[in-house]
Amino acid sequence: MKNLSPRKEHKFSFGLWTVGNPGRDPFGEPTRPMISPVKLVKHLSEIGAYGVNFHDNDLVPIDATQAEREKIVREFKAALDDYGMVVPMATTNLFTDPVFKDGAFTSNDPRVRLYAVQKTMRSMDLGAELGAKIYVFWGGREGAEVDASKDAYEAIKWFRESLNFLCEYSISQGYDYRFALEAKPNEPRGDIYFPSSGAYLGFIATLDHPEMVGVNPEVGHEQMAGLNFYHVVAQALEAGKLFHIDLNDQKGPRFDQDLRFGSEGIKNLFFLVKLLEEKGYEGPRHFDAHAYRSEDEEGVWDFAAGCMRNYLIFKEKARQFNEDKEIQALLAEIHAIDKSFEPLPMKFTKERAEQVKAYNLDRIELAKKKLPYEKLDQLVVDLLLGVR
Ligand SMILES: [Mn+2]
Repeated sequence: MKNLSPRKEHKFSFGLWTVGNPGRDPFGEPTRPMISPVKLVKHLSEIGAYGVNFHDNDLVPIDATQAEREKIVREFKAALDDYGMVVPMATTNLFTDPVFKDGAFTSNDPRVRLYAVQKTMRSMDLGAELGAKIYVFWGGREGAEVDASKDAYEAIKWFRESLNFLCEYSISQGYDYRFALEAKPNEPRGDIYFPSSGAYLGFIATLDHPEMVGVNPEVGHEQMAGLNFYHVVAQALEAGKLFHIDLNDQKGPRFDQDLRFGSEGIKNLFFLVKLLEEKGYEGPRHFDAHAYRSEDEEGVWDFAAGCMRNYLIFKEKARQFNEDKEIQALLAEIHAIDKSFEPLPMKFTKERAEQVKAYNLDRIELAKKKLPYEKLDQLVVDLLLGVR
């Protein structure tokens, strides 16, 4: 197979928290040392990534002094320049610190909500300073275990107030951010508000600046809710709302696994990549995943290379799918419409309504159409398994 070497124009990006993940999980301590952001930038560039993303505190510790912040940012900027890397996206950590134990924008405590907005403004400043144009919101603590404790109806309003305020802040500062909202059904909260990208698409329409706000769907997060990720992304893309994407993998509806992209859900992710490549998605191909806890640093780079390699394999397979004579002939047969059919454009007029109502459609004849999907799907399986 050709074209499997990642290059800058593929727009692959990783978060500092992904390749920098030291292998900690809720039951175990880190299994490998932390790698400095500067070293991560260098390695990412060497393996063909174009971008690196961060939460504010991935780069600048929450208790850093102004002088420490300046030194860190200076060194990080120099590394970006030295290795030809960009920061396409930035985000805020509104989940690690104990202050967010009952939510950030949806905390019951108005002082915590204010702190969350303040922390986000400062983090937006940091992202803008490093060139980010996409700003992700993942509300990891925006939810509840005890519904008696928090009014979900009010919590939605608080979340909206904060986002409206931050949109205005971005405009007033001339940051030109596009906000991307990232859904997850649960974990770390028992239940998280806005559990799917579809929920966010509905919410966005209620904001003061809906044009500034889209979604950042993550493979594993939607699969935790049992959803078809290809369908989720198709809807977001068709709505002009796919502002960013978090690529990873997941073994079905269970805890968030953040596995190497393409390591599990091969057929679904093939159709995802085909969609992204063919329907005009121009944003970063961002991997929000991490290496198995059993890996050392070398394994982290195997993991990162594997994410990009699998994306490029799917891209190449999409090309083969489009050029496969048998698949295309079968699709032509499936999509063929009887020549006697005169299509009616679905633009409503009173007259058109009468025509639709009166159209002679024989449901028994329609139901007889042959749909050889078994054969089609097996051809896809053969293609993906490399026996075609
Ligand atoms: Mn995840």
